[in-house]
Amino acid sequence: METQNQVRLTDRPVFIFFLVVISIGTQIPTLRISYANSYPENNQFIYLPIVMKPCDTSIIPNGNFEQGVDAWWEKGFYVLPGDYIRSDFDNPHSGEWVAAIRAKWLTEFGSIEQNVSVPSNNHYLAYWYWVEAIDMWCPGRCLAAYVQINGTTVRTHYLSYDSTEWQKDVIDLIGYAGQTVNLRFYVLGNTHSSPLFVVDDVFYQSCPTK
Ligand SMILES: [Ca+2]
Repeated sequence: METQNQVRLTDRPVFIFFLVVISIGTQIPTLRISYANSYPENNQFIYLPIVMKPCDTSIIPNGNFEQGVDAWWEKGFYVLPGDYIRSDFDNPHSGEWVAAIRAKWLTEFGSIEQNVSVPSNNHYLAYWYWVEAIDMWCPGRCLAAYVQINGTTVRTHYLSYDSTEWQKDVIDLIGYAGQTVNLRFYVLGNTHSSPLFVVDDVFYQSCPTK
């Protein structure tokens, strides 16, 4: 990838700088600075390494579900503890336990939630998800999984397909940084459909990288 910016300085003498970012293979990305002035023969280049700050992470209580239902509430009509947070899903993202939230056709929704503290620095919420929701009765966007903070939807996943691999999502919660909030994964079905939305490895990170 190559990007180019032009900067004109106001100090004398006037230089025109061309900034070019060069990234080659797995080598360290390099910033190439070239400049020219009224003496073209003075063209020169400076190469500077770009230091990439690592993405820090922090956990939320039982974010990988390996302690079963600890820290989480499962909600829905006729839902008992362990109906969603289970160890019998065939393909967990980590360990043996996941939250397999199914909007049962009689109840039309299902959810898990807990109250969490959003870190001031690691305010990006990250999680992995899996969908099983091919449904002939409800094509398109009438089935969905929502990530909600204090009841406000911060992400919508429309459910009309079956996953072939786990996907990661990242949501910036900077507006809630430093606060304790209610985090909820909420799955909505209908009277004909019972989509499955599986969540695993919920945590915070310091960058938006997926
Ligand atoms: Ca797990």
